[in-house]
Parts: sequence; structure tokens; C-alpha cells
Amino acid sequence: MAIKKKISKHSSNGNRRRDGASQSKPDHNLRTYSIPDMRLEQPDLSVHQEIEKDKDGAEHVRYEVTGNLDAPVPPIRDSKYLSKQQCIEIYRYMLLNRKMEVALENVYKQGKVVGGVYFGLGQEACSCASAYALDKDDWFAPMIRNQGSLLVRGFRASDTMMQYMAKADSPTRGRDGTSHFGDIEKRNMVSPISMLGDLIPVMAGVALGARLQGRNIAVMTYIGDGGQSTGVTYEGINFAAVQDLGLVLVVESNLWAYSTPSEMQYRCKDLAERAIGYGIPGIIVDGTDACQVYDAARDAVERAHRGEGPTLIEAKMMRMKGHAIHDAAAYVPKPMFDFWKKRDPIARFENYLVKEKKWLAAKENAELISDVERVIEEEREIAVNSPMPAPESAEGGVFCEDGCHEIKPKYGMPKIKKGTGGFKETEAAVHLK
Ligand SMILES: Cc1ncc(C[n+]2csc(CCOP(=O)(O)OP(=O)(O)O)c2C)c(N)n1
Ligand SMILES: [Mg+2]
Repeated sequence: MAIKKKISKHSSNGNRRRDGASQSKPDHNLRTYSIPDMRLEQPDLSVHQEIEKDKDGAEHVRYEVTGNLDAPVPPIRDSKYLSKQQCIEIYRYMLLNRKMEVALENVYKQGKVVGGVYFGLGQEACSCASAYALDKDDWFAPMIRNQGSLLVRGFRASDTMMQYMAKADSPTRGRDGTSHFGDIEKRNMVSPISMLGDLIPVMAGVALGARLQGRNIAVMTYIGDGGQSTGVTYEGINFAAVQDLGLVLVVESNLWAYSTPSEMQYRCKDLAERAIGYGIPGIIVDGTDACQVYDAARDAVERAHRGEGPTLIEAKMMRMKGHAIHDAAAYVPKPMFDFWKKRDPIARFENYLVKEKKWLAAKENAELISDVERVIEEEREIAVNSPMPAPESAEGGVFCEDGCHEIKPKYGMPKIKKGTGGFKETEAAVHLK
């Protein structure tokens, strides 16, 4: 019996013309997966390298920025979670963060700082609102741009200032001139690690330790658009992913890694896309919008508490100073600074609270600002007046000595399944061969 060829109503060709006449323009930004983008603006700026020869034939490299530099400034997105009081508190921390760094720049110029100073100018919303999303029992590990996170977690501005001045009352008693200190007692803070990316597996380990003690906690840390290129970043996130550990990784996508623009750092469109490769949720937020940063961080923290694993948050913003105080950032095209200055996280949040929401009267705002200035001035005084460490104390407190600090389970005794121990020596030996 002959089989009749079935003609489908929806044949592969259908009625579509193939001469291209009815074809719409392909969308090269089309994603076949979902990465939520909470931003209310997607800047289209890009940086290109130009090589010029001078009259002697020597080549000089400079960067140029193209795109819509006059784009209107986006509003702040209303938070799903934050109350009026919480918004004002975050705003206050952001002001403390900024004014502390201005004071630090001044003491540096007065020759009182040992070594360099790092700034988080333009990144205050990212540092403060992310740390604000943590619960007291959670852990965090800041990097150089996160001096605001320290304030939110209960450190005083004088702690950071004294640390830079290597004073006797500083957290490391003058043993370190920058930010290498933690607090395993009160504030659950792991010290920054200068080797970029290394904090990620360490924080995954902290979450694993808590899990063995019967608790799912959130462990938040930060990595830059440059630092995320390191191999250990992959290893750390992947480990957290397969173990469902509560890592909340804030990728500070601030367009520069020292003098390398992000266009020369990675080829994918958004760093949040990396989450797809790890098999974890990724989200993009405007890093200059405290509400967006908080909401994404809070969702990630709650996911961590439920034992569902890590989240990658890409906070897009701009590093508004050089790498550190010694770097004038002359390689950054000036129009880029102008563009992002209009997106200042504090000025926009102030406008949101005072003018849009009317949660803060102009007078209350002025009082809040002068109170923050008073606090910073007091903290600066404390820091400047702290003595330098006694020279004869120099050999102490560098290495961990007996009884210097006790490391004990914080959340309970580790739960170990019975009957898993007792490997025979021979098995280990065979394995090693
Ligand atoms: C593994 C490693 N490589 C290089 C450095 C030197 N270094 C310190 S900060 C920095 C740039 C970091 O840029 P990014 O990660 O984008 O952070 P940002 O400074 O922009 O906040 C470099 C190259 C380092 N500390 N560790
Ligand atoms: Mg960077």
C-alpha cells in the first residue's frame, strides 16, 4: 500500500520567504538563557585602544571611549525589601564610607600613612548595601574597595584609619599597613587575601565548616573584573557550586583592572554569564544603586540559608579613582569619568530619599550629613593620636603563637557520620601509588 506523504500545515518552510525580504535584523544580544538584569539603564560605552606614533616614531597607547555619553541618568529602583529606615541607614553608611576615605586621603597627604591607600569611590552602594544584606551569623571577606562593608559590619572608621597608619591600636597593632585583618570572634570577618581570587575557596571552606556544624550560612566576598580571571576563582566557585555552599560572590565589575579596561579582560558580554558555566544563578545589578544591590544580595543570602548554594552577583559600576592613591588614572578617558560622575551612588540615593520619596526632609538630611562629618572627625582624631607601636614589641604578634587565639566550632560540634572512619593504612598507601 502506498504511503501517502503527509503534508504538515506547518511545513518547515511554511509560507516564509527565503529571499531575506521578510527577515528581521538578527539580534546579536539575544540570550538563550536567563540572566536577570535589574538595571534601569544599560550603558553602551566601550573602550578602544589607540596606538599613536610620535615624531620620533615611538608608539604611545591611549584609550578612547565611544557610546552615548549623554544618556539620561537612571532613577533608583524601589527595593522589594528595604524599609524607609533601612534605606536611610544604608545611605548613612555610604556617607561614612566616602567621608572616611576623604579623611584618609588627607592624612596620606600629611605623610601619616605607611604605604598606600585604596579607595572605593563610586562603589559605596555596592560595598555597603551588600554587607547590609547579611545576617549577624553570616561571614564576609572584604577586598580593597570594601571599606564600607567593614563599617556596616561594626568596625569603626578609626580601625581602618589606624591600620593604614600602622598605629599601635590598629587591628593588627601596626604589623600590617593596609587591610589584612579579620575578626573571627565578633564580626565573622575573614581577612582579605591579596592574591586575587584566593578568598573564594577560603570562604567556600567557611561555609563548609559551618555546614559540618549543622548550619547553612551565607559567606560573602568580592572579586573585581580583573581578579575574576584567575584560575582559583573558577575552582572556588565550582567547589561551592557542587557542594551547594552559601557563597555570595559580588563581582565588582568596575570597568578597569589597574590600567586594563574590561574590554581587554574578558570576551563575554556580562560577567554574570559565567554563572551559567558554574550552574548557579547569576544576576546583574547597577552597582551604583543601593536598592538593587541590596535586593540581589538579600535573595542570595536567603538562598544560602536554605542550603541552595552560591549566587554570582555582577555589580556594574565604575572605579572612580586610580587603582590606589599613587595612580592618577591618566589612562582613563575623561568623558568616562564625567559619565559615571553623573551616576554617583550617594548623590542619586540622596535625591531618591529627599526629593523622590520624601523620606528625609532637607533639614534632616543636612543634620545627618553633619553628624557623619562629626563622627569621622572624631575617628580621625582617635587614629592620629594613637601611638606608633613600641619598637621592642616588633617581634611579637607576627606569627600565631601558642594560645594567641583559639579556633573552636562556632555553631556546634561537627556532625560526622558514624562508621565512615577507619581506612586501613594499606588502602591509603595503594591510593598514593
Ligand atoms: C593573582 C594576582 N594577580 C595580580 C595581582 C596584582 N593586582 C592587585 S589588584 C590588581 C587589579 C585588580 O583589578 P580588579 O580585579 O578589576 O579590581 P579593582 O581594582 O578594579 O577593584 C592586580 C592586577 C594580585 N594581587 N593577585
Ligand atoms: Mg576592576
